[in-house]
Amino acid sequence: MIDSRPVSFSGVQPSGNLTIGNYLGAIKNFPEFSEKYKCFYCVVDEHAITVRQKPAELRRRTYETPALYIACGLDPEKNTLYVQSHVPAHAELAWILNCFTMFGELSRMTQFKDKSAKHADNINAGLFTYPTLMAADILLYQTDVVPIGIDQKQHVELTRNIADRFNQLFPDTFTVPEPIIPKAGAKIMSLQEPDKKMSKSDENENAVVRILDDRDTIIRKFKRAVTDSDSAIVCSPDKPGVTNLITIYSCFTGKTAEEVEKEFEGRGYGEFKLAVGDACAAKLAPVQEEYKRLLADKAYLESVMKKGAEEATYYARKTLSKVRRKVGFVNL
Ligand code: ATP
Ligand code: LTN
Repeated sequence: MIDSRPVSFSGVQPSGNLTIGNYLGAIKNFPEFSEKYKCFYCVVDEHAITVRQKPAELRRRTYETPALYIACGLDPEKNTLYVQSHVPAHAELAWILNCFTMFGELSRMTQFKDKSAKHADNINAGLFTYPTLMAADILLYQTDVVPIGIDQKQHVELTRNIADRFNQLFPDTFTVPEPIIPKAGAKIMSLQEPDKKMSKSDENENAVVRILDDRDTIIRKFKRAVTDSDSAIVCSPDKPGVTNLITIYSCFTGKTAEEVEKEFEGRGYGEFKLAVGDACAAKLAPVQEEYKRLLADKAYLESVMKKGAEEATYYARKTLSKVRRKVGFVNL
């Protein structure tokens, strides 16, 4: 059957330590997304080695990441979930695109500048050409939309420029993709500095709640969450701490912010924080249980990866063979 839905492509680095920000802002919306789009979710292990990785850890996380996605509700039957290095077409197309990407363009990428400053002892060529591999990921699937955080916007813009340049030389090769950036509302803030986004790489563990945190840890982190000087439980721009907790509570319970304000009228922060922790822990408990079950079933995860890689290869090969023909390679 021909799938006429538009294509969505998203890449995720293999790190198991996702937060409730990732969950509420992105992962929770996956099932709905797959109604509208043909979705590819790629665990980008080749991108991950642009900074040093411990091999055993990378291998473990390459199982953990898809397990967590599935545990959060991503249906591997309805989506193509796979590992980047299992589909060699990514690296092959990346090489070709490297020859259509300018040194100056790559030098302007802010992620390259940031990461080179952070890993000054390992400014490798892969880190520099990271964006052409990302362009290859996206363009291989004739992708229409790329759901990303704001930090990846520059890379998708570069992808669009590469696709345009290639299409001008060789018409009708690539679909030019659009980024989809979640609305400001989909922004869960740090529990310690509520004017900053909750981020999985935050060094302060108390600032982030992780999907895999146990109940006691979740309750403790919410208990320590920074709130504001007066004790009213209401949403307000000058009360970012409480507003963030209300948002989290309403996301986990399905209640509106007004309903939450009413529920806690005249009650103290202590009681409210406990309720937020409780609601969060209750919602995450079945996810964690499912995650544990999946992680113990390596054979199942490998079957998902294998099926995903086969599906992805089918689409990727079509584009790669077209590109090879266009640039003048001999296809046997
Ligand atoms: P890092 O700290 O490593 O930059 P991150 O936690 O910001 O990571 P990403 O891997 O960049 O997460 O993002 C994965 C997805 O989760 C993106 O779609 C992003 O928009 C979403 N996301 C990340 N943090 C939040 C947040 N605090 N609130 C809502 N959505 C978020
Ligand atoms: N660079 C992204 C991960 C990534 C990606 C992609 C995202 C690799 N390839 C293709 C969207 C589309 C990151 O660091 N979050």
